[in-house]
Amino acid sequence: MKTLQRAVSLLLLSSALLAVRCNAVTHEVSGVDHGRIESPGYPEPYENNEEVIWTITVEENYKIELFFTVFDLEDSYDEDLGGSCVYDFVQIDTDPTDSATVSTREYCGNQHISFPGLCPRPGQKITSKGNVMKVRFVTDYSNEDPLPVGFQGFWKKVDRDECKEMRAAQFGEDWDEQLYCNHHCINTPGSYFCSCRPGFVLDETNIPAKLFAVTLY
Ligand SMILES: [Ca+2]
Ligand SMILES: [Ca+2]
Repeated sequence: MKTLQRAVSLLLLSSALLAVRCNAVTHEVSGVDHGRIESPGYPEPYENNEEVIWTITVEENYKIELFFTVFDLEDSYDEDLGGSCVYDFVQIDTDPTDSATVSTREYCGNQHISFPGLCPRPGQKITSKGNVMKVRFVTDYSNEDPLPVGFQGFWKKVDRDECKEMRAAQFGEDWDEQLYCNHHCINTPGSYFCSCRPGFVLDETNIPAKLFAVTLY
């Protein structure tokens, strides 16, 4: 069991993790509409002491949608070490440009172990808040047989539905009527526009562009 190894390996683990931090492999992905991310060596089992980071950036006003076709990591639940995803994990930051808000979540394990809820559900889509998503894969110092094979995921650029966001903000603290469509909001790929009910026109004196208020004729 991993528990037995842990007692003699904590010091090694600490030093190994430090080493991993220093040797992280980073991928900056931009200028494309879709892509694939995989654990190193996939479909062969992944190695110990790895850290790989993908930072995916798409055009402004779009989001990133990611889903996994394969997700098979070591069973990483250990109550003594703090609970879930403490050995090997995929950490996804859906809003890395906002450091003030917690937007990361760790995924680990697989569908066949005792804590399947820690890994992505089949078909589950993970969507960024803005146009950047960060995916970080970290492994610890060991694995047990049968060796987990890792993960394969696909991502694509998807339109940001500003109208839906406005409707949500309308009921929250973020609502500012000067910044949103007063009447009708029409979502378009990569943008959106406001339109008026009969008898009203767009008031272009309000900036920023496209966020016009609406006034009577
Ligand atoms: Ca491991
Ligand atoms: Ca849009």
